[in-house]
Amino acid sequence: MKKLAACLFLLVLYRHDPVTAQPIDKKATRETKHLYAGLKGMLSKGILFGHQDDLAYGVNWKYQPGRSDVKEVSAQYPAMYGWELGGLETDMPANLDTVPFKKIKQYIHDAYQRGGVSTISWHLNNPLTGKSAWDPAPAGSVASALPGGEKNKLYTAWLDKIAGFMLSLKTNDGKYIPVIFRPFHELNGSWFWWGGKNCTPGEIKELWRFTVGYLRDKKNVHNLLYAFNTDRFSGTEEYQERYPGDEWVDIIGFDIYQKGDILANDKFIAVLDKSLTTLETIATEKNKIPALTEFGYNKVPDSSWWTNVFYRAIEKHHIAYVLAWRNAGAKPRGEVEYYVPFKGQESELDFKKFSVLNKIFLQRKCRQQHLYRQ
Ligand code: BMA
Repeated sequence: MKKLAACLFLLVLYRHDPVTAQPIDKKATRETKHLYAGLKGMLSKGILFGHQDDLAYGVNWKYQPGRSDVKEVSAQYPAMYGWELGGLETDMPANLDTVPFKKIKQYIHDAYQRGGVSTISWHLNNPLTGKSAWDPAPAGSVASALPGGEKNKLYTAWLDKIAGFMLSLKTNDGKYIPVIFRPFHELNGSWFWWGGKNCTPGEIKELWRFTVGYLRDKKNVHNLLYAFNTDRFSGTEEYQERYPGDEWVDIIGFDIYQKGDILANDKFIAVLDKSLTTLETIATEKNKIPALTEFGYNKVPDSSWWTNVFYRAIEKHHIAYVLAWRNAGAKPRGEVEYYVPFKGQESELDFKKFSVLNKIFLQRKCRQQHLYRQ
C-alpha cells in the first residue's frame, strides 16, 4: 500500500514537474523546451500579462520605437506579446492589420531579448474561395485543405511560408526564438471557415494534425509550442469536441470578451471564473498548460474593471498567461477598438494597480523567471 502511495505521489510529481514536462515536439530546441517548462512553472507562481501588437501601435500612434500603451500606463512592458500572420500566406508585405512582417520579426526579437514571450495567431484566408478568414462559405473549405483535397497543395504552400517565417526568428547568435503558435483559434464558433458548423469536428482535427505534423516533421520547425483554443464554451464536452489529441497540443485556452454595459460585470466574472475552472480541470487531466488566449472589454468603459472585474475572475486560477487584444484605436470604418488603457483613458489608474498585484507578471517579474534557460 505504502509503495502504491509512493508511486502515485511520484506520478503526480512527475506530471506537474515543470522540468520534466516536455512539449509535443520531441525535437524542440533547448530554449523551446525551457519555455514550455517555464510556462508550466508559472502555474504555481502567477500569470503573465500579454497584449496583442503591443509594440507596433496603440491608440493614436503607430510604429514609434520604444512605445507601448501598456508601458505608458504601468511603467513596464507586458510579459507577453501577441502577433498576427494573416496575409503572409498570400505574400503580402504586411499582415491584415497592416503591420509589416519585417517589423513583426523585429518585435519578436526585441521581446525575446527582454525575456518576454510571443504568441502568434493566423487569420489565414479561406483556401477554397481565396477570400478572408471570415468567409465560411461554401462548406467544404476545411476538407479542401486536407491531403487529397483540391486545395491541399495550396494550403501546403502556405505552410511553407509559415515555416519560413518561424525559422527566420533567430537571435543575433543564431539561436531560434521560441514562439507559441495558435492557429485555427475560436474553432467552436462559426465565424471563421475552420470553425463550428463550417466543418465537421473530424475535419478540423485532421487539419490541425496535418498542420502540426507538416511544420514539425516535414519542415523541421522546432521552435514552436502549439496552443489550441476555443471561444466561449458551455462545458467540457463542447471544449473537447474539436480537440485534436494530447500528442498535438501544448497549451489549451479560450477567448472571451465582455460585451454590453457594466451592469453585466457580475455575469462576466461568473462565466470567466467557471470557464477557467473547467479549463484547469481539462489541463490537469491532460497535463497541458492552461491560458486565457484572448480577452478584453472593448474601450474598457469601467474605471475599476481591472481590479474589480477581471482580476476577481482570474485571481484564484492557475493559468500561465492572459492576452489582451489589440489597441487598434480608430479603425478605417470608424469603429474604435482597444482593450488596454492608454494615457488618460478612464481605467488607467486601475490598470496600474492591477499591474503590480503579486500574482500579475509584467516585464520585470517575467524577466526574472528566465523562461528560456534554467
Ligand atoms: C479582430 C479585430 C480585427 C482584426 C482581427 C485580426 O478581433 O481586431 O480588427 O483585423 O482581429 O487581428
